[in-house]
Amino acid sequence: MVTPVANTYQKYWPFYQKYGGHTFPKEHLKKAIADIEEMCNVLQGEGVIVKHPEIIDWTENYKTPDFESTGMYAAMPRDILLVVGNEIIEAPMAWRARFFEYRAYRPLIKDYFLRGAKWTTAPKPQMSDKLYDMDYPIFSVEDRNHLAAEGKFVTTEHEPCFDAADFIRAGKDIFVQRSQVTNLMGIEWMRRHLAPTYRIHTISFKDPNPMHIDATFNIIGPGLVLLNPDRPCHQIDVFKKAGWTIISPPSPLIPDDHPLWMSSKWLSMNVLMLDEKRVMVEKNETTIQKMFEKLGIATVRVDIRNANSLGGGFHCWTCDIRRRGTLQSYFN
Ligand code: DAV
Repeated sequence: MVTPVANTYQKYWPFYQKYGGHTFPKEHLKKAIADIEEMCNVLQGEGVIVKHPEIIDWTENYKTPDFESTGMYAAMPRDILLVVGNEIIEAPMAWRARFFEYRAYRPLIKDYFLRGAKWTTAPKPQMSDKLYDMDYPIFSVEDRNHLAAEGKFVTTEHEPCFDAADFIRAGKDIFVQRSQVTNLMGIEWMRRHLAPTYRIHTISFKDPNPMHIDATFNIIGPGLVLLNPDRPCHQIDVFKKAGWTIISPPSPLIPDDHPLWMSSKWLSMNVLMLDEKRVMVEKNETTIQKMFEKLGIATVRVDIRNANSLGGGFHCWTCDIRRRGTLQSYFN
């Protein structure tokens, strides 16, 4: 199980030893499901059309010529789908437990396809041992920091891989980080695929364990971005030069004893913009709510703390398929 260990917080390794290959704790799952149902109700109340992926039994073992695994979940559409204009791109993913995750979204994607969407699946990695650095240092944060600074992570450059959530869109410009699950070949595949209409910019942060950009650098409006104060951006001057406003969100308020099996507490900034003037934000995160209100952005508050435990905030738990507006350039 090289990938989960290298890519999760040490505090939770005993949890993974117990639950790895099985379902998440059932009582907690029930509460997480109730959270997300409430989130969907609130979204609908705000005028959003909400659709759900298929329910699939992920405990079933599968075997390809290159590896064997069980599945994880299809809880975070943001991780696997990137919508660029009228095109839906299925990310190839990098974890073996997420190889077949696309199956949960196929009924929806086929429906969008029949209604005119462009549908792309990025090349699927084979995920043999060659995609992973088997000697990747899992114990020392210093080693990880050092390697991250050199651009080295647990995934190798054997073949392209990426999760959609390492990309974040701003009109014609799309920003991406090399992470534990997104390699340079994956980024290059996207760059060629989306050129010349869209420009891919690789950016990086001081982060020993990057996986998904949206609790690090979350764009909340035209030229307006939340930047995680614990993870400074190495290219921030470029954004300042382009006239962007960089906002440092307040520290998360989630208590230490609340389980966060797959993320940091910074899910607090993993908000979903419903439009430029409305943000969906955690009910218990009062300080970031105040920050938004000062910016003139109305807060739509929902409590998804139990759903947070599965590794995502509002941005992760959703994928906006359709928005109003025109394609613009915000970064010159
Ligand atoms: O703590 O940066 C972000 C979201 C993972 N889906 C983190 C994790």
